[in-house]
Amino acid sequence: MLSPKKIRLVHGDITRAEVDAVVNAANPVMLGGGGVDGAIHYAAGPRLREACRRIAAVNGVRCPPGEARITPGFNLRAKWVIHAVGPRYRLDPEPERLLRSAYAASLRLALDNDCRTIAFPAISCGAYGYPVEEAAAIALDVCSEQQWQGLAISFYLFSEHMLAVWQQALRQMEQRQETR
Ligand code: AR6
Repeated sequence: MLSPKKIRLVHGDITRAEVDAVVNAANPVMLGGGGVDGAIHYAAGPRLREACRRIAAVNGVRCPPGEARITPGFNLRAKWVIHAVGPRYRLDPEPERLLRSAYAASLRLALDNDCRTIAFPAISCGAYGYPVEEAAAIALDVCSEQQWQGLAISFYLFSEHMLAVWQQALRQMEQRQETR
């Protein structure tokens, strides 16, 4: 287990993150959308959509739920955007497995592309409706695995409420580790 203290929680807009890779909460078509996806596409500029369009698609799907794809960051400070697709809660089967897998696939891509720093939004916690307390615990659990110790991981939480939920989940994880 990685020390949870290495995970940073930030209240703010992920498009302003100064990291090697910013993770986008994308949809399977990967050509933009609302929420954090819309904000990242707006901030990165139109070349991001063109780069996404060039990613191989099967029946219009560029990235199935639980997977991730990487493009340059263009006008962002971040060198890369990692587009991760989380589950639609109550619509996709096995939402926990898919959420874990979306985080793990993003971290794997970051390491494979020599990133040292990565910023995540709360994947699936907006339009996709994942219960936020559960999502926070899952996100922090995946990110604290030993295999990602080469990465400095931040979460950008957009509201005071989301920040408080993540802080609470981090405290609970620290307490569990102390009592082991
Ligand atoms: N920085 C950080 N977090 C943000 C930002 C921002 N600039 N903007 C919103 N959030 P969502 P999802 C938060 O809906 O649930 C899109 O249309 C937001 O408050 O962006 O995975 C895609 O195209 C929430 O806590 O992502 C997909 O169709 C969190 O980011 C679908 O929505 C995630 O909310 C994906 O849904």
